Amino acid sequence: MRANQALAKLRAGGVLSGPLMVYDSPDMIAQVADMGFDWVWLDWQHGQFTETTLNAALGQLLGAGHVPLVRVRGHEPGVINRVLDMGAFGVVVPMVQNAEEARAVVQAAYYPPQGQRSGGGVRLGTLGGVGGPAEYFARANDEIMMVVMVETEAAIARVSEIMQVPGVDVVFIGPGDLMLDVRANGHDAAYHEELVLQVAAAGKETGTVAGYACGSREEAEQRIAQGFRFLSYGSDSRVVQAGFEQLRDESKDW
Ligand code: 3PY
Ligand code: MG
Repeated sequence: MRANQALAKLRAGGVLSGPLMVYDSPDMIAQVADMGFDWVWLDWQHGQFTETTLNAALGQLLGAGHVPLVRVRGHEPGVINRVLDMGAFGVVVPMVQNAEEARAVVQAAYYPPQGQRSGGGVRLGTLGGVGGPAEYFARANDEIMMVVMVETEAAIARVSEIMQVPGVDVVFIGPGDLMLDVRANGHDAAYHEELVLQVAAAGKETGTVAGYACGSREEAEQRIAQGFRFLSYGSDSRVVQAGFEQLRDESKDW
């Protein structure tokens, strides 16, 4: 089976980063496929992909030797199973609130004995390499990356338990949703920052990698210094927006 280079780098202690892709555009995927990011994260929670175009985008990225991750919409085991069958090398699961939910999504992502993923999918033969599907079945549990997201105060209160669930590789903060929850509970940005530091501390204690969604180089450097090692860094939509803003500003005063 093809190795998951991103997971190997994570296990070797490296810092990983890559962009989120939300546009349902084969040309956008082609742009990013050869650029040398650690991984590309196809966003099926907030992005515009249909199941058909997600499958095609995964095919494109796999064809370019890439490590594609998919953020699924929810925790439904069939959906997690299915994006892995389509060739995702990792799953990002939003809004995981406690260890029980983390155990359930792990069960969906790994074949027995670690989990209850069902064996099947037309791409597994290709992904298995010369050994075909049998090699994929034998090795997938070691090559699949499981990223669970903590995005509420309640989830962060239990982050240490979530991090200790076997099979969870990364616990990733969704800072936007976390801020919505923090504000809804009458708290402020300083409290949000305290929660972020609690996740970093839990990562150090448990040995599970902590992740964060960063919008700038400065922010990424700050998070890396705090111990975060899995960073989403920008997105296709942000690149397009920033590019058009630049064009507008450059063409303002002819
Ligand atoms: C959030 O900020 O809520 C996210 O989900 C980032 O990906
Ligand atoms: Mg979110």
